[in-house]
Amino acid sequence: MGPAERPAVAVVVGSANDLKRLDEARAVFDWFGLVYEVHVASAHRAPRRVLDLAEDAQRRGVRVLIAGAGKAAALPGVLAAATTVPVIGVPFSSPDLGGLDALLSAVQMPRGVPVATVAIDGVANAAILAAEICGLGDPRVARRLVEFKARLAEGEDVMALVRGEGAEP
Ligand code: RP5
Repeated sequence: MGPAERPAVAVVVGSANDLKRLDEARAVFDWFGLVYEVHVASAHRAPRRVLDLAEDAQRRGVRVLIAGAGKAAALPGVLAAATTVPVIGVPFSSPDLGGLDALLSAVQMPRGVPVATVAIDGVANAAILAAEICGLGDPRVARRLVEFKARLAEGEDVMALVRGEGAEP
């Protein structure tokens, strides 16, 4: 794998049952041309694997981590504890408390260990924020972001746009 194909974004979810929640994020990554990878690792069931993933991502030059988890969502915080790569947290909804449990777990980080938490099930915004972080060092992504903003201002729907259903400018 050459540098061009090296993943800029690593997505980690807490359960294989969470993988189906990533469709919108995948569409966003594809539209921005972001190379990404997806891992399943639970902070509670496999904490050592989560720590290894965090350290490995840093070593391989991953620019941003996205961590999605439901219930008592420790995953974003544990990843953030083990790396200086920025972590975006996505609290996933679940039937019991509707995702408020995961939202509070992800967002209420202690001072010194930030997690940039998006809305409950906000995988599209997590991916767009990841593009914005990557765009700081990648002119090709930065140009795509300018186009993206312009098309939103013209009234295009975000998901229709990234799925190629929107009108071409
Ligand atoms: C979290 O607990 C996962 O992120 C998932 O959203 C939730 C339930 O996990 P499963 O019991 O479906 O594996 O760790």
